[in-house]
Amino acid sequence: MPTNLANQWVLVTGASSGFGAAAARAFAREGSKLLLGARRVDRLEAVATEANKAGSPAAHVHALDVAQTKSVNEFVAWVKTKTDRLDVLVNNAGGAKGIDPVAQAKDEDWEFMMQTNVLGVLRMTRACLPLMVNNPGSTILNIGSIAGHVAYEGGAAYCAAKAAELKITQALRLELSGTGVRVGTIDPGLAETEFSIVRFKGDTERAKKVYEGINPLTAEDIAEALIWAASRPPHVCIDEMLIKCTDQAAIHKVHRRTK
Ligand code: NDP
Ligand code: 8X3
Repeated sequence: MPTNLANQWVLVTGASSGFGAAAARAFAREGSKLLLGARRVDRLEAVATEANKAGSPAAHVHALDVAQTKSVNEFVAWVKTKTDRLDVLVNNAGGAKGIDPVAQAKDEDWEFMMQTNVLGVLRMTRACLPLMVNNPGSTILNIGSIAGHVAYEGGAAYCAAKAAELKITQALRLELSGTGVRVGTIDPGLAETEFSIVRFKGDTERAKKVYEGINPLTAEDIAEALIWAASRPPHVCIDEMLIKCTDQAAIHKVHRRTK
């Protein structure tokens, strides 16, 4: 029997935009109760309003900076005021900053990528585990990337961060063996969200070019994958899912149409 997500408690990090916001809306349509975190609380509130309209019986929001242990611990303390059980944890917050080769890259960009994609996942997971280990069938879904599987020029730190996310996922699955907690990673390729705007530090024209002439993945495509993975029967664990748009045959082979 598939897991019924109605009334399940689902925590999504980075729910203010892109995959996280789409995941919030998708779990809301399943009737899940939501705990949404990100730094931009005004954006989270707008997502929660949409989630309520879409059918979530409860959509709560709270400021969260996964790059700060204090913020993560405060967030999870707030979560514990809402529920003593977590059914789904989506570690989605993260992204890339810059696309400079190592020789030119900046410390602050590396620090953003390691703090969010790597340490953020570790911090959130550590803080949430007490709400999950006595709840067999609960699910941790991390958002990785094709970049965690294949390296590309200018992507050293981002690829390393997402490769680390993959190894964290695999190690955690071993550590949680016997608890019934499922641990998986959803690893997308090119998807049009605010990802490239963040990577290019607000240069929307440059960001748009990343998706020029292709039919990229959407945030909703990834939200659907999250719903599918979380709703498998409790004895089924989706370990790793690599999802690319059809136009991206491989990281360096992207079919672009010219008009
Ligand atoms: P977006 O930029 O649209 O969303 C990123 C989200 O992460 C935002 O909600 C942002 O919220 C949040 N975030 C960033 N830093 C922090 C932080 N320190 N604390 C809390 N939240 C934070 O991009 P996507 O939706 O595309 O990205 C989501 C995930 O998917 C990322 O991990 C990204 O690496 C990954 N990914 C993206 C792909 C793509 O092509 N789009 C492909 C493969 C993976 P706020 O700024 O409000 O804090
Ligand atoms: C985002 C996809 O190819 O820009 O993780 O690294 S890519």
